[in-house]
Amino acid sequence: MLAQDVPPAAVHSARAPTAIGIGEREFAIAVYRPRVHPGALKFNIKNLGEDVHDLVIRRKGRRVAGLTAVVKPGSTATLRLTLRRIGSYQLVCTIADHEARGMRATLKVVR
Ligand SMILES: [Cu+2]
Repeated sequence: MLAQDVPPAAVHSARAPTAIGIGEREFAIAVYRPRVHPGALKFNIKNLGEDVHDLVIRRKGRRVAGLTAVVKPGSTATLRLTLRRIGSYQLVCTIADHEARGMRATLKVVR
């Protein structure tokens, strides 16, 4: 296919998402790229601990997105998400009392 046959929207969506490494363990969430620009993101999540964990993304206390299944110890999961709003997002584990015990982190979307 010639380049001019591709509509602009398709070209834009074909751009690779920004990868964000996430390490989860008892009881912390490490974000290896805590500041990103607005756009398509791909969270590469690894459970480095011994309990199951999950990942939910909130903005101002409201759920924005999250994994649909838990991540088992030693396993990985990916979450693709487009964030356009500038500001702080909270990354938390919603298993049992993990968030209260420290499994929370901040992701900032900046210009
Ligand atoms: Cu957890």
